[in-house]
Amino acid sequence: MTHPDIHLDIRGDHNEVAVIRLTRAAKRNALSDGLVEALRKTFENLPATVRAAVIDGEGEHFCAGLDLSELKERDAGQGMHHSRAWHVALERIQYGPVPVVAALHGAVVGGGLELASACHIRVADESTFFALPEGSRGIFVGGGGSVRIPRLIGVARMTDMMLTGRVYNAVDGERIGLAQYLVPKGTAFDKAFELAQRIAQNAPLTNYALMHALPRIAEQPADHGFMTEALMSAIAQSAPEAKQRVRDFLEGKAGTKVQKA
Ligand code: 1HE
Repeated sequence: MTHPDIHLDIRGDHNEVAVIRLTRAAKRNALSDGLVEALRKTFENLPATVRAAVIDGEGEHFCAGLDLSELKERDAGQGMHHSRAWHVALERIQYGPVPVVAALHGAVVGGGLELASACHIRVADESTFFALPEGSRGIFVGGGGSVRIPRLIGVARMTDMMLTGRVYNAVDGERIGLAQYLVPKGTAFDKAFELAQRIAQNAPLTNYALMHALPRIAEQPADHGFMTEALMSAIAQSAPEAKQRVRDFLEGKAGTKVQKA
C-alpha cells in the first residue's frame, strides 16, 4: 500500500478489476499532496491482470477536493509545480493502462470534480452534488479542471459554477453531462463495478483506442481525425483477438448480440 488514505483491492475471477478507494472519510477524502502522489503511483503500478478500474470514496462524500489545510503561501514557481503534480497524477488516470469508472456520491467538489473528470465514466448516485468552490476561496482550478470540465459541460456552465458558486444536484449533473449514469442512493459503487466488469471483457486494444485515440481524434481537425481513425481502426482489427471475436459472432458463439435498450 502506497498511502494510508488509499486502498487498492484487486477483484474478479481473473483479478481483472482494480478497486481504488479513498479512505480519508474524516476529512471528506480531501486530497493532500501525499494522496495525489499515491494516486499517481497506484495507477502507474496496477497489476498486469487488471483490465478496468473503479474509484470511489469512503464515507458520506466522494471527495472534498484539495486539502485546504495544506494550501500554503507558494511563489509562482512553486504554485505551478504543485498544479503540475496534480496534472501528472490525473493524466495517469485518464491516459493510464485501463478505463476508470468513478463511483460518485455526496460532495464531488473542487479537485474532487477534477479527479472525477479525469475518469472515463462517471456514475452518480442521487446524493451526489457537484461544485467548484475555488471561485469563492479566491483560487482557481489547478488539477486540469479548466481543460477537462468544459469538455464535459461547456465553458459557459463551468464559468457559471465558478463565478456564482452554483451547485448542481445529481439529476441536473447527469442532465448537463457531469455524469453519464444516475443511480439510486447507495448504489453507485455496484453500478460502477458492474460497468468495469463489462469493460474488462473488451479487447484490450479496443479499450486502449477508446482511452488514448478517441479523445485525441476529437481534438484534431477533421481531416487529421479521419486519418488517425483509419490508422487506429486498421491496428485494432488486425489484432488476432479482434479476428477471433468477429469469427465467434459470425458462428453464433459470441453471446454479445446487441439487445434493445
Ligand atoms: C477538509 C476539506 C478540504 C472538509 N480540505 N479539510 N474544497 C472545498 O472548498 C470544499 C470544502 N469542504 C466542504 O465544503 C465540506 O467539508 C463538504 C461539503 C465537502 C462536507 O461537509 P460536511 O459537513 O460533511 O463536513 P465538514 O464538517 O465540513 O468537514 C469535516 C472535516 O473535514 C473537517 O475537519 P475537522 O478536523 O474539523 O473534523 C473539515 O475541515 C475537513 N475538510 N473538506 C481540508 N477540502 C488542484 S486545485 C483544486 C482546488 C480545490 O479543490 S479548491 C476546493 C476545496
